[in-house]
Amino acid sequence: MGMNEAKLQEILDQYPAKVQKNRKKHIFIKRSDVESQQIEANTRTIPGIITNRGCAYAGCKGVVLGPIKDMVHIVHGPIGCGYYAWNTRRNKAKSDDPKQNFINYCISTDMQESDIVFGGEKKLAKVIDEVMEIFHPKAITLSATCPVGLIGDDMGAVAKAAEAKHGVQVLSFSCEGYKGVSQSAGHHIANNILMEKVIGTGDQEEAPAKFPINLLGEYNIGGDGWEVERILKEIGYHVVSVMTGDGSYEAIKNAHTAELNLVQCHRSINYIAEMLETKYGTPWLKVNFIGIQGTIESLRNMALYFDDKELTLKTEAVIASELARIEPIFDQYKKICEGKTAFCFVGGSRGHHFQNLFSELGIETLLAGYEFAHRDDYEGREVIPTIKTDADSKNIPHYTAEVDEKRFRLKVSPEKLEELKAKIPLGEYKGMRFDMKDGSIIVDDLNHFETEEFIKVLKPDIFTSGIKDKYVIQKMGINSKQLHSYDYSGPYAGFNGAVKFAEDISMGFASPTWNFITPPWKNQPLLEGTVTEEGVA
Ligand code: CFM
Repeated sequence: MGMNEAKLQEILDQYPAKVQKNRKKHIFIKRSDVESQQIEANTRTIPGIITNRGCAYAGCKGVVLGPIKDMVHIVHGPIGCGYYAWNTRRNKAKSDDPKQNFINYCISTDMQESDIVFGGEKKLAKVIDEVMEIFHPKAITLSATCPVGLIGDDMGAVAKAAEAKHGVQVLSFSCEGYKGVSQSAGHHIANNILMEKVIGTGDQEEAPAKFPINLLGEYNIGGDGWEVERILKEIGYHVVSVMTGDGSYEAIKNAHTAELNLVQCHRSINYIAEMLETKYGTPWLKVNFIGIQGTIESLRNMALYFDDKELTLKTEAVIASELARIEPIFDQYKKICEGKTAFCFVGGSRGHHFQNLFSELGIETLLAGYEFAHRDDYEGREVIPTIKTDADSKNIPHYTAEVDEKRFRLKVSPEKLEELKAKIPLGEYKGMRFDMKDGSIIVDDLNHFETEEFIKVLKPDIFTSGIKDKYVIQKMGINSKQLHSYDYSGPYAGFNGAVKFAEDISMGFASPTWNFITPPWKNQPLLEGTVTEEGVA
């Protein structure tokens, strides 16, 4: 049973009128016969609705800053905020110098009632002193949680004093949870300060090797970044920095030396990509290393950009040898997956990226969406000029990158750039809608009520999302897979990742567990009502 406008309306009809009016704007059924299908995104969730979103602090400290391994990240706030951003995201890191890898620590000022009443600045300064004494990091970040903004602690002043005292960079982030409608605001706050104060402060004028690139928006969840780096290095690329999975402060400082920036997660880091182009003249290329074909296409596009005979030959050689190795295994799993259907609802980019892998396994994505993406992630970057800045977005301090007179260098001529833009997605992202089939549903900020309703109508074989709805879905008898933390597995990127993903979801499909669970619709009527003299109630 597919979805159509009438059935969608039936679901929406269960909402009170005002809520219905709001939610209707966040959902559409893909139609390619109409040129544009606008969606409302990056707006407040209606209070009372159970959403899967996080907060600005989660986006800043948890997502962008947290994976940088050689900085100590201090959370200024009550202990819960620190605890819940403590490695649950599974952004892995390893270091040649174990004394400069702080990824396993959770450092918080543990604010108590007295700190809320009398202020927490002194406590924060003391924690910085302790961190310096114990860890000797090269740099520190301070992330604000909600109460810090409410009581007005001046973290910037504490950071400045600590910098003078200890002689290392101490970056202060006003990423209080309420600073935006979701974690997306926190990405922006983190991007701005990294660009303003870290990127480009390194000594290197040029990269030490040929084909230098930055990998942006890759957070090494379950080791994804390591698999992508393995492939890139085998081809002959020099990875200057990864932002920020298994990332390093030292490497990020020299990110200006790259000749090309790759953008994996557009939502969380397109700000830095754009600013690197403005400031240093480095173009960015949208890539997707999820899925075999996505990986191959990304590698070929990179080769086109560098336009070097040897690099192109090596690219093809690596693709051929990887395919020969993995295809026979992948095809075995495909036999288990073929013909199945999926819902794919993740944060701000995976809801789109993983559809590649599903389709390679013969699985059709019936519904997809993002928790907190913006309209451009659904509809393509060309809508950016038409997006209105609302009060919530104005909360984010503005930062405009300017040309670095000393280090700006055009990496390719303007003519060549135009020529390349016609062939590869340079500075371009077409969004999720572009790749989805007609009749499929696109939902922004899907909530728990809608989750259950869409499952009842479409009965997908697998639902990929996160911890907040995983067990609800599983209890409905649907194979459920976390695509944030990968359920303790991974990597899922690159060639090896595609095989690992295929293996994991095949195990899910083949598990006899589902025979022991009876989904509610098998023994309960979907509609309940009584017939009275006046009619149906
Ligand atoms: Fe980018 Fe991410 Fe995502 Fe994201 Fe996230 Fe994540 Fe995500 Mo969870 S940066 S937008 S804020 S790809 S933590 S690694 S999985 S919601 S789809």
